[in-house]
Amino acid sequence: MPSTSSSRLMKRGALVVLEGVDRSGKSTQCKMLKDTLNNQGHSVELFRFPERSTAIGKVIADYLAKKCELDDHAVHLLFSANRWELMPDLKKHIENGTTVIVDRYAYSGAAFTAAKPGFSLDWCKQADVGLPRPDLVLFLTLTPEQAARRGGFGDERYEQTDFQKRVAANYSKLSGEDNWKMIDADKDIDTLHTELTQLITSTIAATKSSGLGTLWTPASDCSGSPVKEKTRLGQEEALV
Ligand code: FDM
Ligand code: MG
Repeated sequence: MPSTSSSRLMKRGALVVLEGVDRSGKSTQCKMLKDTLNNQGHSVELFRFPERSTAIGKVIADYLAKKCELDDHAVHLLFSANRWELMPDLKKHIENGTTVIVDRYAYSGAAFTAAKPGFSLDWCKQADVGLPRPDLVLFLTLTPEQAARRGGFGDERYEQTDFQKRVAANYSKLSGEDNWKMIDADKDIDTLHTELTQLITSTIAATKSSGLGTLWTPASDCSGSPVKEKTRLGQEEALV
């Protein structure tokens, strides 16, 4: 059936997240992906977390730069609040048919805080339950040796080998979700870029007529379909 202008209006953008260890090339790839996909005629916006420009983001930036100390629980919740505060804007783009590519998301939130003593991955996931669920998580992998060849750590908090090893172990516990694709990032920038572009264009085509899921709620973990909840009036309502 030929597509009508109203059915074209219904098509949403995809939500794609890039995650990975430090120096895996996430930020470089995000910028290249926006340019390439724009040139192919796709509307694309980039988000990154932490988003350091907001009031919450500025506190996080000071914490990462070691300009202030915060309780580990409190800073975990600030990272999560920083995602929630950007969600109305992010969702609007997706509803309007724009694909959103995100540099780090709730997976970083869980993997980094759970690398601290006394934090379980399960507790760390709770603050982000109900966020939009990415259609695709591209996890860029590098061994510690390959990462070391790309240069040393900077001075920010968390940029230490032992801590990063615990983060990597947490990521591997999260990687079983069916929206994850593990990508070997130990290759030249352009080859990696071509691989990521193809995965994203297939995802855009596959998801444009389906609903956006919700993160870490039981039904959406397996199927990716929107979770339905009974409202107070007993009607089913999609949480999108
Ligand atoms: N980080 C990032 C967290 O600890 N929790 C989060 O929720 C997010 C999104 O912040 F060390 C950590 C990961 C990293 C640091 O990230 C800053 P960038 O990508 O290097 O700016
Ligand atoms: Mg960094």
